[in-house]
Amino acid sequence: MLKVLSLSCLLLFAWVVIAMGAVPDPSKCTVPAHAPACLVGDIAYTVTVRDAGNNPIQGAVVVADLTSALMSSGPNLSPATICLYLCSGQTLTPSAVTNASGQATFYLKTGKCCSGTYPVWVGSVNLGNITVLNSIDVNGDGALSGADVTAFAGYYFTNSPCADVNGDGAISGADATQFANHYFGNHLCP
Ligand SMILES: [Ca+2]
Ligand SMILES: [Ca+2]
Repeated sequence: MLKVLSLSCLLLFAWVVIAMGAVPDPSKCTVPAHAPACLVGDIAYTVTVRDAGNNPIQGAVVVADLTSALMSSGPNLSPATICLYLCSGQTLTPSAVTNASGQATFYLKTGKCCSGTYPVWVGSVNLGNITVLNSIDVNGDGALSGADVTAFAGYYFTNSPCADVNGDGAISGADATQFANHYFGNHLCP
Protein backbone atom coordinates (compact mmCIF):
# COMPACT_ATOMS: atom_id res chain seq x y z
CA MET A 1 0.00 0.00 0.00
CA LEU A 2 2.82 2.34 0.98
CA LYS A 3 4.65 1.49 -2.24
CA VAL A 4 1.55 2.27 -4.30
CA LEU A 5 1.19 5.61 -2.52
CA SER A 6 4.89 6.38 -3.02
CA LEU A 7 4.60 5.56 -6.70
CA SER A 8 1.53 7.77 -6.98
CA CYS A 9 3.39 10.63 -5.29
CA LEU A 10 6.37 10.11 -7.58
CA LEU A 11 4.17 10.18 -10.67
CA LEU A 12 2.40 13.28 -9.41
CA PHE A 13 5.74 14.94 -8.72
CA ALA A 14 6.97 14.04 -12.22
CA TRP A 15 3.78 15.43 -13.74
CA VAL A 16 4.17 18.68 -11.80
CA VAL A 17 7.79 19.02 -12.92
CA ILE A 18 6.81 18.43 -16.56
CA ALA A 19 3.93 20.86 -16.25
CA MET A 20 6.20 23.48 -14.71
CA GLY A 21 8.81 22.93 -17.41
CA ALA A 22 6.14 23.46 -20.06
CA VAL A 23 5.67 27.12 -19.24
CA PRO A 24 6.43 29.14 -22.39
CA ASP A 25 9.20 31.69 -22.17
CA PRO A 26 8.37 34.58 -24.54
CA SER A 27 12.07 35.37 -24.95
CA LYS A 28 12.60 31.89 -26.43
CA CYS A 29 9.45 31.86 -28.57
CA THR A 30 9.18 32.94 -32.19
CA VAL A 31 6.22 35.10 -33.18
CA PRO A 32 6.74 36.61 -36.65
CA ALA A 33 5.45 40.19 -36.73
CA HIS A 34 3.91 39.84 -40.19
CA ALA A 35 1.06 37.35 -40.56
CA PRO A 36 0.16 36.83 -44.21
CA ALA A 37 -3.14 35.37 -45.38
CA CYS A 38 -5.04 34.29 -48.44
CA LEU A 39 -8.83 34.15 -48.57
CA VAL A 40 -8.68 30.44 -49.31
CA GLY A 41 -6.50 29.84 -46.24
CA ASP A 42 -3.42 28.31 -47.81
CA ILE A 43 -0.65 30.55 -46.50
CA ALA A 44 0.97 29.28 -43.32
CA TYR A 45 1.75 31.48 -40.35
CA THR A 46 3.84 29.63 -37.77
CA VAL A 47 4.55 30.42 -34.13
CA THR A 48 7.20 28.47 -32.23
CA VAL A 49 6.75 27.89 -28.49
CA ARG A 50 9.71 27.08 -26.23
CA ASP A 51 10.30 26.99 -22.51
CA ALA A 52 13.01 28.80 -20.53
CA GLY A 53 15.44 26.00 -21.39
CA ASN A 54 14.79 26.61 -25.09
CA ASN A 55 12.99 23.27 -25.36
CA PRO A 56 10.02 23.10 -27.75
CA ILE A 57 6.69 22.68 -26.01
CA GLN A 58 4.36 20.18 -27.60
CA GLY A 59 0.59 20.26 -27.21
CA ALA A 60 0.31 23.94 -26.27
CA VAL A 61 -2.81 25.74 -27.49
CA VAL A 62 -1.72 28.98 -29.16
CA VAL A 63 -4.34 31.70 -29.62
CA ALA A 64 -3.90 34.72 -31.89
CA ASP A 65 -6.14 37.54 -30.72
CA LEU A 66 -7.08 39.56 -33.80
CA THR A 67 -10.06 41.20 -32.15
CA SER A 68 -8.69 44.72 -32.35
CA ALA A 69 -8.21 44.37 -36.13
CA LEU A 70 -11.92 44.82 -36.57
CA MET A 71 -11.65 48.42 -35.49
CA SER A 72 -8.00 49.23 -36.12
CA SER A 73 -6.70 51.89 -38.43
CA GLY A 74 -5.01 50.09 -41.29
CA PRO A 75 -2.27 51.76 -43.31
CA ASN A 76 -4.65 51.64 -46.25
CA LEU A 77 -7.51 53.15 -44.29
CA SER A 78 -8.34 56.71 -43.39
CA PRO A 79 -10.10 57.39 -41.15
CA ALA A 80 -10.04 54.39 -38.84
CA THR A 81 -12.84 51.97 -39.57
CA ILE A 82 -13.46 48.25 -39.71
CA CYS A 83 -10.28 46.75 -41.10
CA LEU A 84 -10.05 42.99 -41.34
CA TYR A 85 -12.19 41.06 -43.81
CA LEU A 86 -13.17 37.63 -42.48
CA CYS A 87 -14.24 34.69 -44.61
CA SER A 88 -17.18 32.76 -43.26
CA GLY A 89 -16.02 30.55 -40.39
CA GLN A 90 -12.84 32.53 -39.71
CA THR A 91 -12.82 33.65 -36.08
CA LEU A 92 -11.04 36.65 -34.59
CA THR A 93 -9.37 34.37 -32.04
CA PRO A 94 -8.03 31.46 -34.10
CA SER A 95 -6.08 28.78 -32.27
CA ALA A 96 -3.58 26.08 -33.22
CA VAL A 97 -1.81 23.35 -31.23
CA THR A 98 1.98 22.98 -31.18
CA ASN A 99 3.64 19.89 -32.64
CA ALA A 100 6.74 18.10 -31.35
CA SER A 101 8.89 20.96 -32.66
CA GLY A 102 6.84 23.45 -30.67
CA GLN A 103 5.32 24.86 -33.85
CA ALA A 104 1.70 25.95 -34.15
CA THR A 105 0.62 26.82 -37.68
CA PHE A 106 -2.30 29.05 -38.58
CA TYR A 107 -3.98 29.36 -41.96
CA LEU A 108 -5.86 32.64 -41.77
CA LYS A 109 -8.75 33.23 -44.15
CA THR A 110 -8.74 37.01 -44.05
CA GLY A 111 -8.50 39.99 -46.37
CA LYS A 112 -7.06 43.50 -46.22
CA CYS A 113 -3.91 44.87 -44.63
CA CYS A 114 -4.28 45.93 -41.00
CA SER A 115 -1.64 47.16 -38.61
CA GLY A 116 -1.84 47.18 -34.85
CA THR A 117 -0.96 45.02 -31.88
CA TYR A 118 -2.47 41.57 -32.11
CA PRO A 119 -1.23 39.47 -29.18
CA VAL A 120 -0.42 35.78 -29.41
CA TRP A 121 -1.09 33.77 -26.27
CA VAL A 122 -0.59 30.42 -24.61
CA GLY A 123 -2.90 30.58 -21.62
CA SER A 124 -2.10 33.86 -19.89
CA VAL A 125 1.40 34.12 -21.37
CA ASN A 126 1.81 36.69 -24.14
CA LEU A 127 4.38 35.13 -26.49
CA GLY A 128 4.64 38.22 -28.66
CA ASN A 129 2.55 40.26 -31.05
CA ILE A 130 1.56 40.26 -34.67
CA THR A 131 1.82 43.85 -35.92
CA VAL A 132 0.76 43.47 -39.55
CA LEU A 133 -2.00 41.30 -40.94
CA ASN A 134 -1.94 41.26 -44.72
CA SER A 135 -3.53 39.32 -47.49
CA ILE A 136 -3.59 38.52 -51.19
CA ASP A 137 -7.01 40.22 -51.02
CA VAL A 138 -5.16 43.46 -50.47
CA ASN A 139 -8.16 45.78 -50.42
CA GLY A 140 -10.20 43.44 -48.24
CA ASP A 141 -13.42 43.24 -50.23
CA GLY A 142 -13.52 39.46 -50.25
CA ALA A 143 -12.85 39.34 -54.00
CA LEU A 144 -9.76 39.30 -56.20
CA SER A 145 -9.66 41.99 -58.86
CA GLY A 146 -7.47 44.54 -60.57
CA ALA A 147 -7.92 46.73 -57.50
CA ASP A 148 -5.82 44.24 -55.53
CA VAL A 149 -3.08 44.30 -58.18
CA THR A 150 -3.01 48.09 -58.05
CA ALA A 151 -2.98 48.11 -54.25
CA PHE A 152 -0.28 45.44 -54.08
CA ALA A 153 1.91 47.32 -56.57
CA GLY A 154 1.49 50.52 -54.57
CA TYR A 155 2.64 48.79 -51.40
CA TYR A 156 5.38 46.85 -53.15
CA PHE A 157 7.04 49.86 -54.70
CA THR A 158 6.85 51.87 -51.48
CA ASN A 159 8.33 48.97 -49.49
CA SER A 160 5.24 48.76 -47.28
CA PRO A 161 4.86 45.78 -44.94
CA CYS A 162 1.44 45.35 -46.56
CA ALA A 163 3.29 43.87 -49.56
CA ASP A 164 5.02 41.26 -47.40
CA VAL A 165 2.61 38.53 -48.46
CA ASN A 166 5.05 35.72 -47.65
CA GLY A 167 5.55 37.09 -44.14
CA ASP A 168 9.34 36.94 -44.03
CA GLY A 169 9.63 40.55 -42.89
CA ALA A 170 11.13 41.79 -46.15
CA ILE A 171 9.70 43.04 -49.44
CA SER A 172 11.20 41.13 -52.35
CA GLY A 173 10.48 39.41 -55.62
CA ALA A 174 9.33 36.40 -53.61
CA ASP A 175 6.33 38.47 -52.48
CA ALA A 176 5.45 39.40 -56.05
CA THR A 177 5.63 35.71 -57.00
CA GLN A 178 3.51 34.73 -54.00
CA PHE A 179 0.93 37.39 -54.83
CA ALA A 180 0.76 36.34 -58.50
CA ASN A 181 0.39 32.63 -57.67
CA HIS A 182 -2.56 33.19 -55.36
CA TYR A 183 -4.13 35.97 -57.41
CA PHE A 184 -4.08 34.09 -60.70
CA GLY A 185 -5.13 30.94 -58.86
CA ASN A 186 -8.29 32.93 -57.98
CA HIS A 187 -8.04 31.93 -54.33
CA LEU A 188 -11.36 32.99 -52.85
CA CYS A 189 -13.06 32.16 -49.55
CA PRO A 190 -13.94 28.45 -49.37
CA1 LIG B 1 -9.95 42.37 -53.22
CA1 LIG C 1 8.36 39.07 -47.94
